[in-house]
Amino acid sequence: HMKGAIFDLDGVIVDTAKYHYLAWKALANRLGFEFTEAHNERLKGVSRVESLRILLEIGGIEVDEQTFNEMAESKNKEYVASIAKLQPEEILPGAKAYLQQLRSQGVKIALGSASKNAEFILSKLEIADLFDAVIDGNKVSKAKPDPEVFVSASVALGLDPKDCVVFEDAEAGVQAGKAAGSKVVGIGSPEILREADLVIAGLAELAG
Ligand code: B16
Ligand code: MG
Repeated sequence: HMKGAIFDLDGVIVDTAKYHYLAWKALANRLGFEFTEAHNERLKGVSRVESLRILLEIGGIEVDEQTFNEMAESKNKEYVASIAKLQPEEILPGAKAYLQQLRSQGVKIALGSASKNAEFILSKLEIADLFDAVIDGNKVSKAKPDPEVFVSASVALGLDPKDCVVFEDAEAGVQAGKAAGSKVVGIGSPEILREADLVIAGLAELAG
């Protein structure tokens, strides 16, 4: 029986991956190499710092710590400028309806995201009030597939992870949810999200 529902943000509630991609691509181009959508797949669900490490590896570039931090900051500035224009209409199909449905059934709702911009995104989408707790990249130290983010989200809801269902689009996120002891609904392809208890194409399949 589901007492709590914990949602990943990017890829589950909203497609921010396209904005991350444009900002990472611009950085790569400034550094003189191409960064493709296929490359971008490797950054989904991964923290900002780890994303930059992967990007520099793709470009075959080594930098000192200060330059690394400046690059992460400049990417984030560009990303934040683009998500500042996010519209409530960009919520993925069925996501808002499903959140509202769960609330009306008395299910507690948390966000469990790697993003440090999660609160800003929820406010732009005008859905912050649908969440009982928000655990994001500012509140956790261990990245998915570590279960920290989902354990913390369960604790914040006052629930045992076993009574929570995690909704995730990234393989590392599915692993994190399973490691927390929760049931996991994968959003995307069953070939990639093998460890999920159930895989669906999107929350529209559950809403209504
Ligand atoms: P930020 P999620 C993740 O969000 C994104 O999938 C990932 O591409 C991004 O690097 C990460 O957030 C950190 O984002 O730079 O805003 O802190 O899927 O965990 O909701
Ligand atoms: Mg995600």
